Amino acid sequence: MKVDSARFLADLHGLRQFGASGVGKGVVRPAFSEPDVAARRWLMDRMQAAGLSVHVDPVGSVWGLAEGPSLLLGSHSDSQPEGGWLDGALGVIAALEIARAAQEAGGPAVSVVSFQDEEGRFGVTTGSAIWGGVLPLETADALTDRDGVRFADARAAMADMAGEFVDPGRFTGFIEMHIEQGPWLDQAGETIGVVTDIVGIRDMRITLEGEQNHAGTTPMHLRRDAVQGMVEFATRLNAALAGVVTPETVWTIGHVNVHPNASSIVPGKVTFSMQWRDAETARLQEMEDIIRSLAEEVAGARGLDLSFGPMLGLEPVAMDDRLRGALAESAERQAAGRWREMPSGALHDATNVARHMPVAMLFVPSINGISHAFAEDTAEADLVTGLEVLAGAVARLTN
Ligand code: HGY
Ligand code: MN
Ligand code: MN
Repeated sequence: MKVDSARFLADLHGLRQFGASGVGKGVVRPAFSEPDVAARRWLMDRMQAAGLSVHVDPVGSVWGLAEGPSLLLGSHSDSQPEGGWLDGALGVIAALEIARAAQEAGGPAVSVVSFQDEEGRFGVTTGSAIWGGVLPLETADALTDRDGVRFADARAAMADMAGEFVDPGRFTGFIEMHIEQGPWLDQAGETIGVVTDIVGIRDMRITLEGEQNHAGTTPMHLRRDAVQGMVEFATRLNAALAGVVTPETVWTIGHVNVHPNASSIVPGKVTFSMQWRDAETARLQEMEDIIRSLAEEVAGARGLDLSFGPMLGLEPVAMDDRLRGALAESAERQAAGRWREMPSGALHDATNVARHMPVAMLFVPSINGISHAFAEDTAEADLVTGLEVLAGAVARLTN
């Protein structure tokens, strides 16, 4: 099997055209948006041309299947509302190139997947979470995006292509290549990260409701201002968590929806996202307890009504020793002295796939550690080394 790095890079740039933001190499390709569905159709054509049998599952994940038992490679091709060109796309196109090279060489059997909504327009890694049995389809269908669109309605955009869920029993393992999305490889001048573990996550929406009123005539002491409540919660949060978190623990309020969001109206309602991540399930739970009780305290003192949305979460997952070992051996061969083992602070589809089979991951550097932004990029030489390390690991595992 011989991979073609020029063909791989050409396909990677080909995928970037779907939803190109016009700012650097950035993309705007959220799950089920028009550019996302167009990109998935393009990908299906590329899979078919590579000799794979193309399949779409009921939640919009796209599969290129090799015959017989196969090793599964891939990631996701949807993006954040403002995303980079490599997050997810890299793992999908590397998978495509290796599967294509394998078809040309008459083996090994390598299948490809692009999971849907990894970036969490509706949930957390939605497509693979459903396939992995982590998130029931009925629960997912009721989830809404930040504009209130239901997952059930969004997935109807691909219903004309959809068949059954793919049987996980046909795969012997899963390897996901990804950009690091953090600073460590770039800062060290290294080329490859072999992932040891993926952190866990919790994600929910918090709503505070007060009283909408006139911003000129309502005295301060009579207000029940939802934004003031959220700001107090956010301001006190770091101190409240200080006793339980480690330097690696992270938490984020990334989305805020203020109602009615007007300068001259005391805001009656605010809904905001509350997400936290850590390598230990017990700590994630302790943080949840603190977050809920702080919200209750703030809401109570300010006369605000408080409600919590559905709690979404994924547990921390360790990579499989055998697959990880194959990546490490391949990295040592292709990039001796320029690779390390490291945990993943970002979530990945591999977390959910681990419910069905052994999984492993490899990283290439992110320039300046930037991702989930239009500025995301990786040196082409590093992208190609990543492809070669992955191909080398596949060859080791299928010999
Ligand atoms: O948020 C994450 O870690 C992933 O990129 N969806
Ligand atoms: Mn990703
Ligand atoms: Mn991402």
